[in-house]
Amino acid sequence: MKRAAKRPCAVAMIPTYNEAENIAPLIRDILALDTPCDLHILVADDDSPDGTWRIVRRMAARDRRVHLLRRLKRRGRGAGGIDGFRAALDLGADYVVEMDGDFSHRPAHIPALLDAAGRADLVIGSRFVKGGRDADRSLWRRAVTWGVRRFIRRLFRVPVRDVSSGFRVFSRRLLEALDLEDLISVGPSVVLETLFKTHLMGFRTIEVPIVFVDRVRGRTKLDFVTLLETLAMALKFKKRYAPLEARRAAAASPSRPKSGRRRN
Ligand SMILES: Nc1nc2c(ncn2[C@@H]2O[C@H](COP(=O)(O)OP(=O)(O)O)[C@@H](O)[C@H]2O)c(=O)[nH]1
Ligand SMILES: [Mg+2]
Repeated sequence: MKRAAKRPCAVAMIPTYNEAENIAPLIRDILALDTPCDLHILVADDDSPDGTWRIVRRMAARDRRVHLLRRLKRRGRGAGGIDGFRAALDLGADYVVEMDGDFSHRPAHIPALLDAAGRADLVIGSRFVKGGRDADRSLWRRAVTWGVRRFIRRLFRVPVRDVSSGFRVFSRRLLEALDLEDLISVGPSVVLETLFKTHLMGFRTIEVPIVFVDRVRGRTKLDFVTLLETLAMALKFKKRYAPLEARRAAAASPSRPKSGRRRN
């Protein structure tokens, strides 16, 4: 991975697997953004057979703001994202923008998300706040999002509307506190694990509207088995982070009973 000459204030961290058709135009669009500070890009690619990493390596050689993390073992959206967070911190980022490499997360939203990052440690690009939208997706995917959302909001009791959004900005402070080594997700459940832990540790989270669009090129890696695995992982987090949850509940209301409180 190439070192930045100047410390980036933010790094767009993009986990990828077989995004050869999307990655070059996506990187170009991000580099063209007008951001208040130096925005770099780090692609965490799992040695994609379609050569995504080769494209990124070429672009990285030409632009000091582009970085490649080519991973050779333990493939997975979660494992890749966790290594990507670590590499982005190593580059010196104050903020890390986590986003997909398929244009579902439109670069045009990044300035607004970064703008909000001064007000919270986690900024969530949200489809379900005023001005946000889940556009052009199949009925099946919308139904999945709806079900997952209901289940997770109930299970985790997080005051967040778009719990499964992977378009987010993390502050360095939060990523350091999350203790990346301690996260157990290998797959897409990492989005839920980081959200739950952030909430339990008492960090401030805000949602900023985004319009989510379906990918035009390439194929989704989310299949039915992965979806079930993700939900099973959510139950595992509930158990694993129970001590943190108990501590938070005790700190929030020492004299009040634990159940029955919904915040939104
Ligand atoms: N590094 C890495 N990235 C992955 C893996 N699986 C999916 N991704 C990336 O994660 C993002 C979201 O995946 P996608 O297949 O679009 O899932 P969907 O948006 O839920 O349909 C995309 O940028 C993918 O390329 C993986 O195994 N490793
Ligand atoms: Mg996608």
